[in-house]
Amino acid sequence: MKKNKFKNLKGVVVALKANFLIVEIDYKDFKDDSLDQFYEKIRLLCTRRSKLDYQGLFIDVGDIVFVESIDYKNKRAVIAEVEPRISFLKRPAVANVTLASICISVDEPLFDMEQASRFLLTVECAKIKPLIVLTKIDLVTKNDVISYINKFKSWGYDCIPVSIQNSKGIDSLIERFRKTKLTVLAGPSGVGKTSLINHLIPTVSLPTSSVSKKLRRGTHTTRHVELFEIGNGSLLADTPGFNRPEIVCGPSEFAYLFPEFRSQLSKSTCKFRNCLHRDEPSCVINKDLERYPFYRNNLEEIISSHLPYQAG
Ligand SMILES: Nc1nc2c(ncn2[C@@H]2O[C@H](COP(=O)(O)OP(=O)(O)OP(=O)(O)O)[C@@H](O)[C@H]2O)c(=O)[nH]1
Ligand SMILES: [Mg+2]
Ligand SMILES: [Zn+2]
Repeated sequence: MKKNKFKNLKGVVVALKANFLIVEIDYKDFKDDSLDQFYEKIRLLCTRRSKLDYQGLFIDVGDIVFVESIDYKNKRAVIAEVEPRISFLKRPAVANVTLASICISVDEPLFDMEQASRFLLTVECAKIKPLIVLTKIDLVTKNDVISYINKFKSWGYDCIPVSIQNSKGIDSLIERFRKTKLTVLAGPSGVGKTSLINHLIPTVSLPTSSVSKKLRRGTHTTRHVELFEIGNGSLLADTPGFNRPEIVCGPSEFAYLFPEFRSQLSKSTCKFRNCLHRDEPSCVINKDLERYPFYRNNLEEIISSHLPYQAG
């Protein structure tokens, strides 16, 4: 087996800071034998070898890297190699995500089907496993929560309802995240992503701010992606909220980003091979499904953005 000379210097990029990268490594791997009982994670401020720039390798949060020239005293090092990624989420930009928790609040800001769907579609597009985290459930009744769970089930998604006000759902969330290598919390501004991290990881205390009373929207408090340890070697990413994720896909791929359409298409086939599930005869898609009108509206937009350029 080929020996990897960087074997013991492996770390993960936990944040970007101006032109630097913050890399977390296991300190245990580097100290002398006499201190072998001692174990901790340390964060190093890193630059990168210029050959990585020549190779056009852009490093992002979540990337697994190998560091060298470590200066423990000043906590500095240089990134020499980057491991190939298993996944990449473009916005928020995080590499190697294994679970994308889309945080959606029942209120403050109000639930918005189109917005929630846009977040889910970007995750589907990146072929990352999605999970819906329904936040602030203390603001609605139990029955409302049940109807949200049923709604998401009809879309084909699991949902964990939570509240930091009464700690509902927090244990299930911790359990789920500790079973996952890297979970990203993504969603609109103000839904409570950072508050959740503060609640789940007692040693973390990040700034949060209340939702604007006038606009009933978040105020974009988190500005950068950052990874935190949640136990069992698992990582959790806080990310800046944003309101309208772009859908980037071709017209024929679009239906496959909806689990409820995917399951119908896996069971039976439309008459026409290039069916876009509009008004074609013998189409197998059930047009009564809740997200069908959303599919249709956005399909028209996608089609018009893919029309070939017509020279005047
Ligand atoms: N009622 C209630 N309020 C909550 C809950 N979780 C968070 N909040 C409040 O929601 C507001 C926004 O929370 P943040 O954690 O800053 O939201 P965020 O999603 O990180 O927002 P950005 O960083 O802007 O993307 C804060 O005032 C929190 O106290 C909850 O479970 N119930
Ligand atoms: Mg935040
Ligand atoms: Zn069809």
